[in-house]
Amino acid sequence: MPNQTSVQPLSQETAVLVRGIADQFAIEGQYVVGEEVKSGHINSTYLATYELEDGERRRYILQRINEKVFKDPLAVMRNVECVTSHINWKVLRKKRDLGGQTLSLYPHKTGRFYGYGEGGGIWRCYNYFEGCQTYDVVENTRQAYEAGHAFGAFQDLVSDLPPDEIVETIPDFHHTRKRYETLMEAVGRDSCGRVDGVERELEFVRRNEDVVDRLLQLREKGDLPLRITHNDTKINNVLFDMETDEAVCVIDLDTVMPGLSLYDFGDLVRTAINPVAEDERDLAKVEMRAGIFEALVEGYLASAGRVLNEAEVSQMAFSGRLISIELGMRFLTDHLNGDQYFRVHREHQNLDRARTQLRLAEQIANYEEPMSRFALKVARAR
Ligand code: GN1
Ligand code: MG
Repeated sequence: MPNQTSVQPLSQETAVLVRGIADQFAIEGQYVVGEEVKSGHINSTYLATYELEDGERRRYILQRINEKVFKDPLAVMRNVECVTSHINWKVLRKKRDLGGQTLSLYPHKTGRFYGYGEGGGIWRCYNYFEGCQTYDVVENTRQAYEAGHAFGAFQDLVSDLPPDEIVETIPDFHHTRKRYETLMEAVGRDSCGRVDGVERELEFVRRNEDVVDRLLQLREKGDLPLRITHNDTKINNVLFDMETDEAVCVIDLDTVMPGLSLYDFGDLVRTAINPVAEDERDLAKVEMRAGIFEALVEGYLASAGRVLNEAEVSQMAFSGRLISIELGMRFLTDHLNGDQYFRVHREHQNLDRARTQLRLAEQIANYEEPMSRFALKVARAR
């Protein structure tokens, strides 16, 4: 089932806050209403509706950056500004018209692209894409191709930005060895007394420990180049046109940082090949859909194939396994720490998320070889 923007009314206090911040941005018309957007595990997101003189209504996204997660929110904003303006510039040069199809920041009255909320917090305003929807679960290979193509196009568009233009806002975000160590520290502390309930999961992670170093070693050897990457390439960060079901744009640029292209492709694999939700409790339903993987590869290489080298292509199947283990470890760590990082809506949700990811990693491992051959075949045929 696709998600159309799911919103809920604001409390009186938040309504005042959102209105106050919205009016600080260069938005035309009169403020009508604000609503909360229910999505994402980290930031707080709102939708503001404005009315023009002729009665036309337009909507905008307002977002407060979570400063517990993003310790330097101004650096996040500099990265986002850099990437959105670069992409806009390139798309405009090529198409001579943005057509509302790229993510853009609206200026704040100070001329910067962010403002301070009452009582603190850094806020920014983005265009809202009307007529679009997202998917938590990919329904068919066409959508998978489209999503692969959209994230590949992103990689292609930023490939000429020098990596040192962009700041590493969350250090070692995808450093899987450090993610492993952090999990083991949480196990050692056992601050919530939850280690007893996760023995099987820990045993799986320990058994797969060698996996966490593979890309890091290839990077060290110089086989894998450092690029600008998106770093949060979940399937629901792709906007699809509601009528044509074509991918319109990728969103959520907060974690754009220097990284490996494989982290992006791997996270897309993790979230797209699974036929059920990230927090599915019935593990028998978690499976690897090889046809979806193939469509992701075809789509991604159609737009980013020009940029990637052979070492990157040869690890595309492995990257899905790696990022599934990585997220499994992150969710498990947060479960052991008492759910401090990822927002939860029910008890043990982070444990359910962890179990799903680890099951997925196991499934991908079974298919890794043929999938790897497939990616190389597609790349060579180009
Ligand atoms: C977080 O907030 P959201 O859903 O965009 C997380 C990602 C995880 C994802 C798992 C900054 O992203 O790394 O892959 O949850 N973002 C951050 O669903 O940690
Ligand atoms: Mg995100």
